Amino acid sequence: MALWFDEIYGGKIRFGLKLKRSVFHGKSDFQSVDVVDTEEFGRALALEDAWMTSERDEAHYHEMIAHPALTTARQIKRVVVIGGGDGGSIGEVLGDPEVEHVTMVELDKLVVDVCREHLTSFQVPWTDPRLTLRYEDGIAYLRDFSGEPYDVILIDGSDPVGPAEGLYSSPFYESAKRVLAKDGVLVSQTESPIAMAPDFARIVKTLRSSFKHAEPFFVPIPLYPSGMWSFTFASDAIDPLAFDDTRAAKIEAQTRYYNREIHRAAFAKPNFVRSLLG
Ligand code: SPD
Repeated sequence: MALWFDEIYGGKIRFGLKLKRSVFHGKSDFQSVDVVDTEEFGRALALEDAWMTSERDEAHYHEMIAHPALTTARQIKRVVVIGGGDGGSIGEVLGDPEVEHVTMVELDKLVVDVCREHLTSFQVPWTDPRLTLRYEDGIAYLRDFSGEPYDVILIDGSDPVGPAEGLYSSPFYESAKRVLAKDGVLVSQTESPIAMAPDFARIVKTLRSSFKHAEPFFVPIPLYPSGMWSFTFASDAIDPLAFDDTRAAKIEAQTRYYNREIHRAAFAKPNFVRSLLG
């Protein structure tokens, strides 16, 4: 009998992949963790039965959470990634030699351990001396942070339910704003404007109440419900379209998805999104 793994979203949408085999199944204090080999999307990670990333389309997600911020922030020496336990986001960030220090704050150590062992094709430089890994709650980390401001904050959380819910709230964004350099940039994953339209609109509006600019941008991620995904760029000083051409040109020479044309186009809003955001 064929083996399938389905994400069922809201009881109304299902996205399933035919499997070759299950590679890992376990449970942490926070969630179930699965790594599977699929027929069409290569090796993939699911948390609590929701797809997180796959070899086939991880570049769409990780390049686009990282490079719009890394090409626009005034300086990019200090970066913090909240969540992102599979390592794809830090992989993109550490690929940039201008970055001097990256902190990744992931709640669930099991996710990191499993991805280090089984998602090796992501080629994450886990032992890069510029990287500090912390296994703790990202909300408390930013709330209590009192060090040098971060130039870039990336919020690579899972969907806004359970322990990740607070990553999409006003108190969290206020903490992030406090630790972000004045001319720094925050980018968060902000759900699908189709499959999770109310969540998407609420999160963008919440970011807009904390930051001067908070602009969503869109990326096709076939693994996620509806396939149309959003990130939101937030900053008090930086225009999301004003990327540094030299930095962006360097990056686009080595990416699978990101380039300067995509950077500009991703910020275009379909009319239904304009309506959702009022
Ligand atoms: N519904 C999926 C939301 C996924 C957000 N994070 C994915 C982790 C990839 N690094």
